[in-house]
Amino acid sequence: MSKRYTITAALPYTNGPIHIGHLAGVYVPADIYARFKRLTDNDVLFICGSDEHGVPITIKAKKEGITPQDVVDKYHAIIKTSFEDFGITFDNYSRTSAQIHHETASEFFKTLYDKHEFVEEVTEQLYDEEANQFLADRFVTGTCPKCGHEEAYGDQCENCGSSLSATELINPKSAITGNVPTLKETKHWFLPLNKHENFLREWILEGHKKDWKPNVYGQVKSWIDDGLRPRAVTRDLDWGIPVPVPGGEGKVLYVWFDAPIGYISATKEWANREGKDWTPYWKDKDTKLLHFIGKDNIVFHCIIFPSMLKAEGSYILPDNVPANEFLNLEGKKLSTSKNWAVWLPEYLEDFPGQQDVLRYVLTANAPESKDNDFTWKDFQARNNNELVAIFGNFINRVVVLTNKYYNGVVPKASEFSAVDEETLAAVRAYPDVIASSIERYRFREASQELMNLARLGNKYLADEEPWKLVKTDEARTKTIMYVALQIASALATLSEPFLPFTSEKLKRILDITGATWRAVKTQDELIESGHQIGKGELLFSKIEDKTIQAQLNKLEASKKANEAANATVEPQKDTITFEDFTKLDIRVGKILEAEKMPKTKKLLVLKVDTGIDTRTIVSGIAESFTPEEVIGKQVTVLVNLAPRALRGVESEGMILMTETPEGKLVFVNPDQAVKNGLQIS
Ligand code: B3M
Ligand code: ZN
Repeated sequence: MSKRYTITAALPYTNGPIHIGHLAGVYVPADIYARFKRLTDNDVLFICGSDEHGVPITIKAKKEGITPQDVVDKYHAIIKTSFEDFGITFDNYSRTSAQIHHETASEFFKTLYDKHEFVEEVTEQLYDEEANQFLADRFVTGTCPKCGHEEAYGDQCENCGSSLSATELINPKSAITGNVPTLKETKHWFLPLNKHENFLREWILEGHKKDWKPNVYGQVKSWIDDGLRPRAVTRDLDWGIPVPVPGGEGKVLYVWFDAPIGYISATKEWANREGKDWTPYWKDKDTKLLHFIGKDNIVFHCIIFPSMLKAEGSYILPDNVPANEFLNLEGKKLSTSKNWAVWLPEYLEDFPGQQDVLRYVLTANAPESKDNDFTWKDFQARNNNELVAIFGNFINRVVVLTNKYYNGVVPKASEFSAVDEETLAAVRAYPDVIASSIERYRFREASQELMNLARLGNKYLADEEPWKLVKTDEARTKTIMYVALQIASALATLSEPFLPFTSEKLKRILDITGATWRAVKTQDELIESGHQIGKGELLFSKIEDKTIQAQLNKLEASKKANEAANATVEPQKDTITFEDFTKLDIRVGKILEAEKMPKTKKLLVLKVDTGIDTRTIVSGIAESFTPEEVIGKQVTVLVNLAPRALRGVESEGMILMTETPEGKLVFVNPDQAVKNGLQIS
């Protein structure tokens, strides 16, 4: 039965490009679902857009010396292109700086205001005296009151996922100046979530116990059980949607108030463009509203936005919120600021045309019920062992053999054997098998079932061996190839939600338009005898070790750069007197000779002209310099250090060194040539 679906995917913040974590957690599953629902003849509206308000964007603008609008314009374009590049089939990708959104969000706020759904309150908020600004959300960091994480933000702790208020942070610090904030009074509008508690309990805790994912249900339950409190939905900021009621001057709507309304504005924008009515997609009780999000957005989509919709009164509520957990990268949390990520634009540069490989790997290994790890080795293995060796191999055999034996014309089947019948029956069962997994938001399972269909094809060919029979049994060979071509055609259709580019290519090779999901189930023949197919093309290609190593090297480089940036400066040592200092005899010297200390990695034996004499100094610099490199260098020498024997060689002094961010030792030397023996004081 055809149904109407409004499918939303979290609006990405427009302060950077998107990476594999976003794709795996939200956009790929949402796209699989939307494509599947379209292929099963539903009325689907798939909506997204850029989330262009909020503090991180203004912080980024400040840092780069540009306006917030410049920031969002730049990343909106980049993100939109990434989605198109990866085949995410939004019906509309809008943005929250659009006028229609400002109007829609503004009106929504006014409606709640007029209905007395807000509580107006003057409270003390954190204030940065130096920046002359109230601090909310990401403008403050501090210690999470729930888990003790020291870098929690004023709106959320990324460690434990708790949603916070800035004033709850322990030891708050301004993200603008680093100062300790003071408190200052200001008026804001609060959404009294406590008022909606009974409704939320009944609707989610009782109504959706069975059909919502346990991770989502669990988080919501613990929130409600913790007790709901009023939440401020306005902020003292200048970037955002102005508060449209008396007393709202100089204030804007909280980004999490306006962002989810963005789904509605994006629907309106789409309807205006298409000449359609937007209201059934948000107001008709028969519409299924689904929000695809990551786990850090659960509270906003399951508690706050539904409370807003309920308070407004004319909207439907989400039917499900299939949130995913997080994807890690090579065992570590993905991080924009630490550049620990695989960015989509970069992936496409390194793997042109291989979007489906990433879509597949991210689906097969999706963080559906727990956090999961993306590794480049797994990426390579899934590509080489599954996409190439199973899916690609099956299609390639079918297409090559059909061309070789029949000049590309689909042969006529004669009698089906029991194996043929079973195989065709099994193929017809796949649409329901895959559908059942998708319906339960089990995309990993669904992708494995798709691969099983390709496995079935491979096994069929391997068992029936048309390449042997072709010499002895022409009729049987034709039947086998006919059956194999049916499987290939089924794959062309059923792979579409997961591997849209491959599906497209395969349809082109087979020269078919592709069936509907239902046709694969019910139609005897997906590709007819006498139909001419095209020539073979490789669907996937093997990924070599060196390609994977290059990606690992990239990550290693970003790890190093981070370590260098974060390297802490040692605390100051105990104070010494001037007399203590004058005891040190530090002079300029010149290295005259150098050789490696036998059987050591680190030590060089140097002959140094100290101005006083020429002496031997053993120095641990062999990992940073070859002996040739140091000969002739002027260096700084502590000459009155008590001599000590290193590996049997007496060392009479010490060369002063420091270290680059990469860990290479460097000399501390006078910045122009001076006389050896001059004292440093
Ligand atoms: N902008 C995405 C995030 O938390 C956030 C989603 C808004 S959905 C209405 O990264
Ligand atoms: Zn925490």
